[in-house]
Amino acid sequence: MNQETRTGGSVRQVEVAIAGAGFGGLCMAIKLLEAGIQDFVVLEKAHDVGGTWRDNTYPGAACDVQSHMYSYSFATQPDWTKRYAPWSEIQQYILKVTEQYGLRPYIQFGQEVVSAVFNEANGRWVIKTASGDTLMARHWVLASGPLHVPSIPNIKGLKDFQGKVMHSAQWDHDYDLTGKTVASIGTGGSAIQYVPEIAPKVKQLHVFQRTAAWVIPRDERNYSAFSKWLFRALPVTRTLHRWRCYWTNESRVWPIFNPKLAHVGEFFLKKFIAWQVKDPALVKKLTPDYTLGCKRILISNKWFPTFNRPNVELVTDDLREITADGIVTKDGQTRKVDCIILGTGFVVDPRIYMKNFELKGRKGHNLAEDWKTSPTSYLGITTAHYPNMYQLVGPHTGLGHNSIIFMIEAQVEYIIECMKALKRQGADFLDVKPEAQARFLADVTEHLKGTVWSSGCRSWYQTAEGTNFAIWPKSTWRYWLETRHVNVSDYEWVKCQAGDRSAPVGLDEVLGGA
Ligand code: N01
Repeated sequence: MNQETRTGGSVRQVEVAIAGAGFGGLCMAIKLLEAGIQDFVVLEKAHDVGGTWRDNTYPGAACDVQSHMYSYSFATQPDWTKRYAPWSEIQQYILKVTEQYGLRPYIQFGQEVVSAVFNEANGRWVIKTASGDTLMARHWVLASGPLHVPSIPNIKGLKDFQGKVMHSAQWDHDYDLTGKTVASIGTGGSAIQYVPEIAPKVKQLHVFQRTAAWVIPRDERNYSAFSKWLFRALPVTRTLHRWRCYWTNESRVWPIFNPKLAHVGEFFLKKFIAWQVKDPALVKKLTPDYTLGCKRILISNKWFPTFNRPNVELVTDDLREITADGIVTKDGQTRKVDCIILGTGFVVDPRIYMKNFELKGRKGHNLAEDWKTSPTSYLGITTAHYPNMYQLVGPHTGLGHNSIIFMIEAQVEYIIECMKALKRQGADFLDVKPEAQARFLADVTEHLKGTVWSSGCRSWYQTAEGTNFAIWPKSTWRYWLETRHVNVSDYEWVKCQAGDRSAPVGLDEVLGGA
């Protein structure tokens, strides 16, 4: 690795730069090492690994995908305590894998990327961080993930509230909720986990619901000592168990693809709500009015019964404003509260969360401009006019039914294949052809038609304009098949005009911009 230092920040040249040290960035790092590439750096804006699992520590935070499936296929572990692990166990797993694969020397913490500009003359990305450091990288991997920027709702008066305000992803564990009157806004994946945990502690809890969520029962079983012993003694048993989890999840695509089947599921889930909630008026309010699966399906046995508690109120009236000490609904009623918890989700649209991040590709292309209509890319990985740039969990590769780790692994393998193909082609950079990208977009758009995702609800899978840019609308094994090989004809393979690309590029060239 080359390293030069200059007042105001270091300048370093690497083969690969990765942004983000969550599940995606760490997987990329492990597979680079396995491919014999050690000349890389992982830039992480926080001070530890883990991404969303480092940040989301709210009470009850847990995975809604089975632990044996929500882990790397190449680093399964026998001792998950239960079917769906709490966040702390997942974070411990991430820390363990980081040590096991010796990744720490490759990670720079406290490094927030502020710009990435492609230099066509030498085929390198010039990546700058908030601390003033500069990286020159041949390959540039965006692994920051779509669920890391808290979405703060634009409710009149929120900033004037004099009590405590916290977002679910920024939980303040020093703030004691015992005996407090609390408002919780939102009823998504996070709220349905923390609301049942805090309800017994607080004096009064007002849960503000804008849209009811479809919630299915959760398998709360712990793994027995015997199961864990078996998983350890006979690794093939955990592989088989993983496969069972995979195909169980994969079978859920049928109701997703066929809303008629989803309506059958709704029939049983309505019974589940009526069985768990005593008051028929509440049952009605808690029953969604959109097709099952259109928004992410949530899992909990505790969510609905929480509303049987005398100290929990479900508020379905629209919010009007927040005052210094309470929340006012459209009907004019004020509820005085000590604390407001925002279970309002994340900014998922990259055009919004990347708005302060300059990303410039070839020939004057700018990602903010190119994605003006909607974020789009090829296989959710490469984007036309942004050579040697790869995304993990990019557009159209989010899931509603299975483990995102499966998708990440397929993407990482594909990226490694791209890097190898670049060498074989004797090129300096690869750029996906716009027609290949358009073909991919047409294909996913076609597959979205007729699914529950196109049945008319609003969800974070969509842009503000209503375009679903987030979801992979097929089985995950089909994604695996489609990313098995790099189709050389889908890419332009470009050799730079300049002399020897292997030689270090001068400091002035780096700092002079691309
Ligand atoms: O966020 P959400 P989340 N006024 O966007 C409401 C993942 N996750 O943090 O539906 C009033 O789902 C909003 O209402 P509506 C998982 O993928 C994974 O809960 O838009 N309400 C909704 O009810 C999940 O899907 C795990 O009408 C407002 C809620 O806030 C994703 O993270 C665990 C509002 C936001 O729900 C996000 O979950 C937890 C406003 N102005 C989460 N703005 C795993 O286990 C928003 N809302 C892997």
